[in-house]
Amino acid sequence: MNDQAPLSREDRVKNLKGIGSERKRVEDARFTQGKGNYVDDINLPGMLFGDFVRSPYGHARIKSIDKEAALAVPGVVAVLTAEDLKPLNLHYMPTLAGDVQAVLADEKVLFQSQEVAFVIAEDRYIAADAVELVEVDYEELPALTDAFKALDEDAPLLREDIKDKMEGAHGPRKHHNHIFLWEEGDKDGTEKALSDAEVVAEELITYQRVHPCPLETCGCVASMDKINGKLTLWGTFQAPHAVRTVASLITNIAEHNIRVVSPDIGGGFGNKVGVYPGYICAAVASIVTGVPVKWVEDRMENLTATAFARDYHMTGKIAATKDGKITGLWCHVLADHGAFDACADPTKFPAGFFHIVTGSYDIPVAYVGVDGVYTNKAPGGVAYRCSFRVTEAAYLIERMIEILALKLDMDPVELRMKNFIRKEQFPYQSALGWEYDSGDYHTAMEKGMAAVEYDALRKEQAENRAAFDRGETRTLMGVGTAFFTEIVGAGPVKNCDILGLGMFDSCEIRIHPTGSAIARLGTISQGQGHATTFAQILATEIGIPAEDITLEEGDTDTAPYGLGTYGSRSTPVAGAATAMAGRKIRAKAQMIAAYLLEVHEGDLEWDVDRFQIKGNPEAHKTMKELAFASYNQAIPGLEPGLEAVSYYDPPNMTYPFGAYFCVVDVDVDTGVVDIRRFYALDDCGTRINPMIIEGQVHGGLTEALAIAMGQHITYDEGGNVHGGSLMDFFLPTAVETPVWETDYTTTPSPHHPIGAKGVGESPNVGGVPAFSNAVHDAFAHKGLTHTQMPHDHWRVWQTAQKLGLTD
Ligand code: MCN
Ligand code: CUM
Repeated sequence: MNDQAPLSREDRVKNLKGIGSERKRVEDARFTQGKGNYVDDINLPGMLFGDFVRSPYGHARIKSIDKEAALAVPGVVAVLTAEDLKPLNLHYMPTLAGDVQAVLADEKVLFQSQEVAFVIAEDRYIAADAVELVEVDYEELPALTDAFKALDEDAPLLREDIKDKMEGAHGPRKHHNHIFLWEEGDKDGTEKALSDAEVVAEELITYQRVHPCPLETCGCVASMDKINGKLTLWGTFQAPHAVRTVASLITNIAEHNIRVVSPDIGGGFGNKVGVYPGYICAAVASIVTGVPVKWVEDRMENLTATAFARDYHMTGKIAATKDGKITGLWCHVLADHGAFDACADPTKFPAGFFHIVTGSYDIPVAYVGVDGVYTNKAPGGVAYRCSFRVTEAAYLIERMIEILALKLDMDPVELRMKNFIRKEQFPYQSALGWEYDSGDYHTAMEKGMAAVEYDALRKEQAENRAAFDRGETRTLMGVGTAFFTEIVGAGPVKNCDILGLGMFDSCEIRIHPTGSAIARLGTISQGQGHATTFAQILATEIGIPAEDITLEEGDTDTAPYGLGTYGSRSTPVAGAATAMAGRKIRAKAQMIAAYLLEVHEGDLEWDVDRFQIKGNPEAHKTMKELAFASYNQAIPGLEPGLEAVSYYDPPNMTYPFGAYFCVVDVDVDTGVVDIRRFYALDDCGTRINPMIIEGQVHGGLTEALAIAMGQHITYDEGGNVHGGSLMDFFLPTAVETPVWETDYTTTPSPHHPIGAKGVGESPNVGGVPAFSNAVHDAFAHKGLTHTQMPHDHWRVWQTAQKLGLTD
């Protein structure tokens, strides 16, 4: 023992920087000083570079490919086409949705920007020059870009490779462009509720095609070591272990001979969950040449060829009594999946968790039907803080609530409060089969209403409307509310798997003799700050300061197997594994403490960073002392060392929720929407790091602003993609971004070891409907029911014009 005065208990707690502490992000010292290590920072001796020849057409037959001129360029090593991949059986790859996707176009191209040939050269400039020289002779075919025409009798046949396959991965296909029909709920019961209803509101609500556009694009470096037979893949992977398993299955290289490493990732947002042709081509190129090969896409390639988000055309029907009690919800979705079904959903859920569409409301009966269709557009669909289509579901229900409120001539907040699942109903069984773990919606909504002074806002709005009608102002005030329930933490292995890999997660901890530690997880941070927050969970669980715990993720040779980071699952699943592994460490430490203090284990109690004898806190052993003892004192019957691993299969998902309010002023003559105020109350259960949560919410709200107010990837009839560059894809800067007000309530998850729920995607789920509802609300008294997003100035101005409000 040293002779310094012992620290107070309060100081010992503070020193840990554990759960609840606003610990500064440890990652940022590197990131803000240019010391990040991203895929494109990896440069290996003799490394070659790959670049794609991509289709200029949305739909065309490839008549011939002439590589001669490209191969003649000094420094070009090879040009791969589908013909070269066929003997390896790698010209198609499996998608996460049970479909196959062409790695390099096989006889046909199905979307503009599709990968046609892969040029490998000594540097990326030579590769780019040679790409221009590959001559591809195309015969253009009619393109299908309108999902509503996909199932027409005379619709062009897109997928010739599966034209005779009328049984898809999710049941029968009813047309050559049909992927699946997926249904949940009670169709007859819901239709009866609709026909019996006093009031029915119905609307077609489209959630447009957008793209998460992370700062860093997708890429990888593949390196085949022919001496030891080991393939190493560094890449922008949100699920490195799954990539390793899939790579082993499709290449037949034994899994122990594949090492997958996700270095620093510059934003993932779901864009980096799937497997892309670039990864396969780089790996094949390295296997063939025996030297490392790098592939990194540029911005336009990222926007036009990798996982987009949404593109859901949703028809909602909501039934209610005259006094506003909801009696049923019916919805049908036409889901545009593009040319291949490459949605990154858990395997059994072709429409993700869309059937959380009953939202925060106690709706007795509901039905969902989703028809997935092929079009001549890029594949993807599940990305961008979406929680597997919860974004779409929340947008639909939160718009339907507003539309029903208009019909009932009722305040939309009052309508929500009237139908909320009540606190005492949790755990709550939803009509579409979910068990909500916990919630207190009324408290959250009331806190939000008080914070924004909701009643005063409505009063001000009434005055604004009167002034507008008197010709005293040209702006209309809109008040938008959204109350969302999220579902995150995939997920119980019994329901959730990816290609048969159950969606558990893991943490392995090693305590060093001097009382510091390393923890490795099966997840991978892309900016979420895992190195900061997971160390905080451990600090609280094992009494070692967060500062003394190194956190590592993303290297499959060292990290325990896990399913990665997406669907806000890291905290609900890997966070739980971390707490459980910590508890195993503590249990062993308790045995050691009992031995050293010569008491029975039951006579000890845990106190912050030590075990002490009950009633005699002076007699204690700190975690630091116990760590050392575990390495040097032979304790009978106990293995030396202090290590633990936990593989955690969560019993349920977690259901975070939130109340968002947005106040806008719309200039009817210009269509400019000024966001006066945005208030976001989030409840993600136990809060590990309030500052990180606030950062997550700020980021997600900014992305929600982008989607609601400007982003849209469109295609013309010829299949040409618009919005494929930052010239015309809206990315908000500080100029457009308002001040975000954040708030919280805390309703812990009853089944999570520390009560935490995920939060990463909540702000996008709740943010988009809040913005959209605010814009609609500005025009509601003029008879507007619904318009399609995004609410850019042009569209808003058109709405004003249609309503006869412009000069
Ligand atoms: N957190 C917390 N207390 C809670 C819940 C979470 O302190 N009760 C902290 C976590 O410890 C973690 C962060 O908040 O540091 C996010 O945790 P979680 O909600 O578990 O989400 P994930 O870590 O699984 O991240 C995935 C999620 C998704 S799916 C998208 S998309 C998205 C998002 O995170 N992509 C992001 N936020 C992002 N933020 C950045 N900077 N970059 C991305 O690519
Ligand atoms: Cu849906 S975007 Mo996130 O799950 O990586």
